[in-house]
Amino acid sequence: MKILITGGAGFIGSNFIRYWLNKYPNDQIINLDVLTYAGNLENLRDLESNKNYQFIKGDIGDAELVNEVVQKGMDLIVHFAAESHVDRSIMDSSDFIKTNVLGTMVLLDAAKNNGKIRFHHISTDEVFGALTPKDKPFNESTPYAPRSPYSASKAASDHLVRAYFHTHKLPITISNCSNNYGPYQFPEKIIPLFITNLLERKKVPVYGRGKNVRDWIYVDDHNAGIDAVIKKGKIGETYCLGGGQEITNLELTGRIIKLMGQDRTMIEYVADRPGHDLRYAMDYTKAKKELGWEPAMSFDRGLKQTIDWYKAHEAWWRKIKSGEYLEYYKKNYLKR
Ligand code: NAD
Ligand code: TDX
Repeated sequence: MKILITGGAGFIGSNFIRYWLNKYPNDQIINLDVLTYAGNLENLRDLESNKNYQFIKGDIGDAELVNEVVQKGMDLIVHFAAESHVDRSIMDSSDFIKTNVLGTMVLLDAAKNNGKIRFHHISTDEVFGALTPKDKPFNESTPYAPRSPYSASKAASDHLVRAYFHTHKLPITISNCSNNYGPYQFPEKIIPLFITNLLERKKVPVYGRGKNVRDWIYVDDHNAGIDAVIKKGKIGETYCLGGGQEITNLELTGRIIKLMGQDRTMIEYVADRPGHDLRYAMDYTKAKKELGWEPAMSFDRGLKQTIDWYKAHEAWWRKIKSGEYLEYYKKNYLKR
């Protein structure tokens, strides 16, 4: 099978390519990625000599290039490419609309116009809005209610993907997943940011009072879920994937601090994120029943493994933190 992966140089995409080529070594993968601040070819160094892996630098919004790539005989498109960080979308939404909405449209058109290529779209739990502590977790019937520019752009892309199924009979599936963590996650997201700050003996900035809740899934559990949807999912359907590991940001911070042998004086309470969604949680009963998928990694083991990975890959994250990332970091929450 020939597969086009978009955004494969980012966190989940790079883990997915490694997962897929390990499991299906005879498949051929083309990774189309424009290499934004979040794209990093070092995430895929070990695959560079693999004859079934090819990287193409390019923007998913470039219709001519996308058509050229798709015409290389793709059987499947797995669409990860996106602007993915909520805080950045609050500072400036334009790239979120360009890539997440318009870029998705370009890809859908290329899939439609080149023999209706099977299309799997990667989305997020954030499209469903925010839960109160008493609400039941999100599921596939939860109405869309995005509240940040990021989640609004992802919601728009989900609607477009579904519209191409209904209107053009494009064979699509969508997976909406909860918060991922694991190796190669860019250190602007809470888990890698806090781990690397603590390794640098810097404080960790908890937004507000740290009461917000996220549902954490280890990245390879997400990859296995995507695999299950691609292989066994019903065309036109959406599948919710989650880790079943709900925890407040403050509890999460306490666990990371403890695992790293430091103490709570390392916590710095900073201004809250505007419009900060209180709680996300996913009910993945449909994926479990219909696909036989469920997350396998316990949070304790996954977190420890992730901390060990960042300890062992200091050069990887130090290079990022000393580059463009730092400018963003200074402009963003250091100012708040
Ligand atoms: P990431 O920011 O680490 O990676 C995004 C990748 O997309 C980067 O390599 C970047 O260079 C590339 N990209 C961005 N704009 C592009 C463009 N115009 N053309 C080509 N490539 C482009 O993101 P991630 O955390 O790996 O997320 C991947 C996908 O999974 C996104 O669609 C995101 O919405 C979704 N998702 C993420 C999470 C999470 O917790 N990280 C959870 C659920 C869903
Ligand atoms: O420095 C921080 N301090 C802090 O308290 C950061 C970066 C975050 N937080 C809080 C905000 C959130 O409640 O931690 C929580 C997690 O924040 P992020 O890591 O920025 O993730 P989140 O906003 O929940 O979104 C993530 O999960 C869903 C991904 O970035 C999205 O791409 C995905 O769709």
